[in-house]
Amino acid sequence: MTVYQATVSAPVNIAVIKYWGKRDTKLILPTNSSLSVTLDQDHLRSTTTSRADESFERDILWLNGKEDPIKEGGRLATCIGEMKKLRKQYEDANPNEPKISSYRVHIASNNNFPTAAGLASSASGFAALVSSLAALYKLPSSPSELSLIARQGSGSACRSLFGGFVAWEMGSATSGTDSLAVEVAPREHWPEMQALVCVVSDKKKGTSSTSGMQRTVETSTLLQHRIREVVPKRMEQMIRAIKDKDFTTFAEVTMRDSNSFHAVALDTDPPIFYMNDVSRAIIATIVEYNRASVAAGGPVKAAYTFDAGPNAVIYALEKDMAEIIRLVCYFFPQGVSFEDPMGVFPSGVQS
Ligand code: 2P0
Repeated sequence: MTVYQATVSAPVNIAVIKYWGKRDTKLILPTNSSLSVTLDQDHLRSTTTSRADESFERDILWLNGKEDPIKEGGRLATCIGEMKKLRKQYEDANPNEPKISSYRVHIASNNNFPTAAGLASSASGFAALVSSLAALYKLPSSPSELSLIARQGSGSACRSLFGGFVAWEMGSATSGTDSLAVEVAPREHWPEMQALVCVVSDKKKGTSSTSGMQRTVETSTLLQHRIREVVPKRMEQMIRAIKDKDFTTFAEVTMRDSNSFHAVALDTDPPIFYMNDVSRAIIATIVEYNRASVAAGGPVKAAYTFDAGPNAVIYALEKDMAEIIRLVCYFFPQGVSFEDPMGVFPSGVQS
């Protein structure tokens, strides 16, 4: 008996130009382009096994060992359905391939970090889901093609199909066919770039990204300024900074875009607060660290960024990371694991 099964893992990505807002909630088409760095490390990954079998009676997904219902018309059903469609096309083009597109699938996905704590679990989760089905189905699709499907699971997931530095181009088609992820630079381009993940809290966040960003689209006037005036310029600046390996510009744009995203969250009615006092103390620490370096004639050395939760990610070059870890551990003297609040561990962009 042939077993049709594949296991694939996908990493988390942390945006330096943030996605926040949809122009189409069903197809998950964003109101602005975004750009992220994929954290290529064992700490922050989703690993997914997919299996297709004639005997299965329904599609089932287990997330961290617990069944997650696949609602009709929902995101999971859409992604699984789109992948089955691609397999069907592949079978039609290759008549000798086994006809498994009509089989039900069983999918088991595990995160090795807290789910829904503002650490992009849906990004790695849907990227791993789509990648494992692509492997199961032996599809010849490119990462950008798969990103079109991962995007419909969770917007930020489309960026986790690539390693390194990745842009999600918002596109303009109403069908969504040009809203996809593209590689800006592979991780080997800038191997000195590292990310430090500071876990301020591993509790599930209060306002989900999906509902939060929709409220922002409906109520924030500041968002209109951000998507029209601010982000398009920043995308260009950031792509140039990455290509030129210009850390000062990379850091400045990263920090300003994190601030801009949290400003539009605050401009939402009712307001959304993702950062807490510890997050703000981390910002103050990094600002002072950079100020002191520049005042002494040195470079900008660190960039903070915060997603839809209080946890900080600090980007820095390898030469400065040991000093930054010492600084963070000095001012925030806590444990070094997810079991402790405020655990701190380094996460290399390169494995
Ligand atoms: C990002 N975030 O660019 C931004 C920054 C959070 C803050 O993408 O509704 O989980 O599933 O498309 O992708 C989080 O939003 O939202 C997110 P959906 P998603 O990484």
